[in-house]
Formats: sequence, C-alpha cells, structure tokens
Amino acid sequence: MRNFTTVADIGDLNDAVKEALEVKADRFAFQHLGRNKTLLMIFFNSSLRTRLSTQKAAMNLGMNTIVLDVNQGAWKLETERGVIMDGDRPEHLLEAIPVMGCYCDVIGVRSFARFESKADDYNEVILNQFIKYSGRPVFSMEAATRHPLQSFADLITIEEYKTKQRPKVVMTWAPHPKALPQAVPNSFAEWMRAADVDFVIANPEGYDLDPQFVGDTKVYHNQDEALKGADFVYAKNWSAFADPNYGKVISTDRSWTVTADKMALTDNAFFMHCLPVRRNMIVSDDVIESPRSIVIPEAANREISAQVVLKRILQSL
Ligand code: AN0
Ligand code: CP
Repeated sequence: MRNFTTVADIGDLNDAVKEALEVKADRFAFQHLGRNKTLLMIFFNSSLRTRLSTQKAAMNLGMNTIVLDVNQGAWKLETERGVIMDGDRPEHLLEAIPVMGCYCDVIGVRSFARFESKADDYNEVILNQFIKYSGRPVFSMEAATRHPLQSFADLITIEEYKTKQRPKVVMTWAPHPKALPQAVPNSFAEWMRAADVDFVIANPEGYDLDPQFVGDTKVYHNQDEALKGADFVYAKNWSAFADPNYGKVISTDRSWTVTADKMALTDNAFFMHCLPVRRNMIVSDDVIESPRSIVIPEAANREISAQVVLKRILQSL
C-alpha cells in the first residue's frame, strides 16, 4: 500500500481486521521494518489522539518521528497557486511539500475542511498536493472529507465488541455549538457500508451527508426510530453539507443529545464516539460514563489502525 486516504486503499476488510488483531497481540513484532525510516506528521489542525497514537504506532515499528504543527513555528503557507504573495504568507505549499519530502520516508497529513469552498474541500486539494508533490507515501490523519484511521479503529472496536454476526450500527448526528467537518461521519459511513453490519444514519432534516458517502444507507430524520434495536450507537456532530448551508450550524436541537432515555430504545447498545466530545451536548455524562460506553477502547485502537497502515506502507517501500 502506498497511500492511505480511503477505505479502498486498505483492501479486504476481514484481512485488515485480522492483521489488526495480530498487531495488537504482539505490537513489537515488526520493529525491524521501521529501522532508519522517518515518519513526518504534518498538522494543520489540533489533535490529541491522532498525534499520540500515530507516533506510538511508529515507535512500535521502530521508526523515527518528526511532528510539525504548521501553524506554530513554521512559515505561514500560501496554498493557492497564482497568488501574488504580497500578504502575510512567506512560503508556498508548492515548495514546502517537496522540502518536507526530503527529510522523511512517509508523511501523515491532517488538514480539515476549511468551509471556504465546497469544491476545494471535496476535491481534497491539500491532501492531493502532498500526494502529488512530496515524492513520499502519504496517509490521511483526517483530511477534508475523510478520517480513515478513525474509521478503521472504529471497525476494529465493533469487531471486538459485537455479539451478533451482523450487528445494527446507528450513526446519529448530535448537537454541537461550532461547525464541525463531515470527515468523520463520511468516513464512518464509507467503512460501515463496506463492512458486514446493518448500518443506518439518523440526522435532522438539512443535515443529510454527501450522497456519495450515504449510498443506499437508510437515513432517518427521526432519531428514536433509528435507535430501535441498535447494537452500537455512534454519535457525531457534523455541519450541513447541502447548499446553501455548506459548513454551517443550522440546528443545535438538544433533543438529539444521546441520553440514557435514548439508549433505552436500543438493544443495550454500546456507545461510541471518536472524541473529543462535548458532554451534555453530544452525550450525557451518565451515558459516556456507563459500562456500555467504549470510547476509551475505541481511542486505544487508534494505535492499532495506525500501526497496520504504517506497517503496510513500510512493507511497500
Ligand atoms: C474534529 C471533527 O469533528 O472532525 C476532529 C474529530 C476527530 N472535531 C473537532 O474539531 C472538535
Ligand atoms: N479522534 C481523533 O482524531 O482525535 P484527535 O482530533 O484528538 O486526533
């Protein structure tokens, strides 16, 4: 595997989960693979889990790691070609990317949707420039439209906790005060559609995701209906996708907060969230603290998903 940006890059999901469980059982077995290899992690946005878990995964594989927060200490980057650079951005991405490529063997990039142009976001303009100009394998640490390391960790977690061959997985929108990207829900939908689960989505009207990610998944605008019989409840906020509200908050309806009453509608479901989560907006304290909440093991599996991806990239160098 050279680049990792979507579910398609990982190939067969059963093989990927099997490999993940092997890595998890013996995470230092491939230390030789990363010897004298350097991972460069580029962050255009904040991170707790991705930063720590990916670095840990790289260390498990014997790699060296360099982390760069582009907005703290590096030159401010112009990203638009053709701009007369007489403003406050001294360096262009078109030089910065190949320069970064000189100092490493693999590059991870975090670059969220900017909500300035839907076309730029959905064409993954930043991530694709790294793929095109770095000369290195590139993996997404959450880009504009997808967060595949998260979705892979989510899938591993569901495989570990499921008690039915084909569990019902409900992804529900929940309220949040600020506009968040669609990357996590897009990506989760993409992975769940490829996995052997009964997947449905619940969101208020006006919050339907891009049809290319929804596919033929059933979308409920009534959360209670969707939650009936759920084995996993995957909560997430996202901003509106449809024009003219792209990237906007159009509702903070707290009747969509995942509370104990909501969880009572399910088949004793596990609660999942990628984190960070705003308590008592997305989910009540009692639900996230309950024994059915698996948000911490879910976060722990980020190390495993990152390690499988890095391992496969290293094996292809
Ligand atoms: C980001 C998002 O919703 O995409 C990162 C989640 C992993 N969340 C926030 O910015 C709060
Ligand atoms: N879930 C996730 O990607 O968390 P961070 O934004 O903290 O990396």
